Amino acid sequence: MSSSVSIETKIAGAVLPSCLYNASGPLCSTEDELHALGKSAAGAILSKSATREKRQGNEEPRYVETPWGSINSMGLPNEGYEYYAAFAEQAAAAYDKPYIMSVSGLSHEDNIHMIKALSGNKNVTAIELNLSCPNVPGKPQTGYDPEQTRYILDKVFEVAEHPVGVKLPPYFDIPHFEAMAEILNAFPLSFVTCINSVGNGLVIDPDRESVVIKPKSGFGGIGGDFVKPTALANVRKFYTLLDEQIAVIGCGGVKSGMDAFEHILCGASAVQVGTQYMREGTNCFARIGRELEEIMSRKGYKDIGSFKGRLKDL
Ligand code: RRO
Repeated sequence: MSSSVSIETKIAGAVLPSCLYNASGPLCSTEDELHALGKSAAGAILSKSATREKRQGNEEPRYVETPWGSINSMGLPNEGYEYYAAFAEQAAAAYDKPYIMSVSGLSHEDNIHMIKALSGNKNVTAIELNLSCPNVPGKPQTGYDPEQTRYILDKVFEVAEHPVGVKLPPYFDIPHFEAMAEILNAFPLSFVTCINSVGNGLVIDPDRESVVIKPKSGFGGIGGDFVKPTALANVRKFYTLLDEQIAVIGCGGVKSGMDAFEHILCGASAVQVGTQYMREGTNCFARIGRELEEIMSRKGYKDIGSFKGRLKDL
């Protein structure tokens, strides 16, 4: 491999040695899992979405793989935000990469409380505010409600000291992209991450004639191969609609260097890996990184800025 190829990137003012890192969700809930990400080739460590208090999450089975991806209804199992805030010190001491905390309060008030409480924690590089958890019964996704999104971002930027980005649900209609982009452009966001799982899909087992996960009568968020075209569309649309200073982070259907290449071509400044990380473990970051470097080398691209967003129309 040509050492002149770099897959480094910059998000929220911080350098990531690789543009590939984990999606919030799989294998990023415990200190051991976060250390494994630190030791791996992942370009950043992103924690599981945190709530104000520790949560057990939904009943099992709550995550199932299919040949084309995954369905989950985890229901935000996590150790509570103070645990992930405390890990920041260990991350800073041991690893030369950003530590990003995902925050997903059960109310606007909880989000404000957590973001306020994190101020002053210099070892947290940035916050990814999750506006798109599809799996908590009775809690709609804020990202599907433009006025709620505007409301929470107004409040967040009154208190946030860290760079803040948002994790968005997938959108499917052009006016919805435009309405969201107009709101997002009104705030000093560092990044948007597109996409969270495609909410409330249904995978069934025809032999058993049943659903495959227990919560919500089998409904859950879909990830993996299934969602790549939707993820690429969301990355592309927001890349074209958002102000230049808001980076787009791609997430959805990435299991190879070519998938990452496609996300970057659509405009992604970094690429997260979810379902494939769950399947393969931390080795996926080095493998996908090598594959991406090989593609770049073959095409004569020395860094990701040389092709980021340069998708051609016919
Ligand atoms: O924990 C979950 O059920 C979950 C979350 Br917070 C999320 O943002 N996306 C997802 O697919 N599952």
